[in-house]
Amino acid sequence: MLSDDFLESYHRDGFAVLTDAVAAEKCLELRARAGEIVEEFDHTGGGKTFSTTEQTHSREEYFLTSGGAVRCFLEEGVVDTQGRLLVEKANSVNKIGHAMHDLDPVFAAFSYTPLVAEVVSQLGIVNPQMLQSMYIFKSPGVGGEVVPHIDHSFLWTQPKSVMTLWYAIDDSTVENGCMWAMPGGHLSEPVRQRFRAEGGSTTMDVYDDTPYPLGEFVPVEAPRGTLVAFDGMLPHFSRHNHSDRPRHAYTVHVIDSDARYLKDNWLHRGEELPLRPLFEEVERLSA
Ligand SMILES: O=C(O)CCC(=O)C(=O)O
Repeated sequence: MLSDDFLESYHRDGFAVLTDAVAAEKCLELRARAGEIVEEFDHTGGGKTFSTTEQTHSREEYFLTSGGAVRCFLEEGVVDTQGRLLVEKANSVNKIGHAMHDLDPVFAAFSYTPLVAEVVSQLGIVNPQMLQSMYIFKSPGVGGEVVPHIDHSFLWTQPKSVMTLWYAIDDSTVENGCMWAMPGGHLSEPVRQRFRAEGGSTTMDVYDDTPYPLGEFVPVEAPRGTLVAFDGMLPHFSRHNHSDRPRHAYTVHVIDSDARYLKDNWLHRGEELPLRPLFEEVERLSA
């Protein structure tokens, strides 16, 4: 059972933290699997870089068709003009996305758990579906920033329903680029942007260009195995990892299938991989 504190924090602050949600061995298993995926990854061919400050990557089909795939996205500046890696391959990847939870058995076992079913049901999602997963590396020295945003801007439903479940796979601290969040910002802040698909590319609609009040954000430090659940309207960001310690994290985004998922959202899957009802999937994988 989740504590009253957890539920109250979620509603009041827009996020809630559960330490020791996942055993360290499970985190290390996921970490090892992510490492194998990177080893198998062919970094050549261009168009495989991810950035939250530059949106050129999103013009690439590689990104736009990743909603139903398992793909690696490189950090900025880690490949030279000849396609050679400038850093160790294991540190070259920004993230893996976006359907490991349905395509990779190790990720599926980590993602669809009785704990997740309890969290989403207690936090009020009636018919949850896990829409996307991201394994974020934020490697020492190269791990890039994630600029302030809300997840609803990227995974838009009517009404808003997205909820994020973020797991610390390594200890996450201010020093190695932990997440920062704005307590209460899910209630007080306007929706500033919407990222969506348009004509085979993507675009960012801007409704309000007021900068976020960064002084009101707090660090969300989290030891390995911590789960942070947050509302899709919660402003959050993370900084570049300038430390010598990695900061791996795994995050999944859950929506309510009773809400309308807009056709021009950037993330879509083919008919061969329909979204799965979360409660049934948890039961199936726990059987
Ligand atoms: O892990 C991070 O640094 C950012 C994650 C994030 O923005 C998300 O999970 O929505």
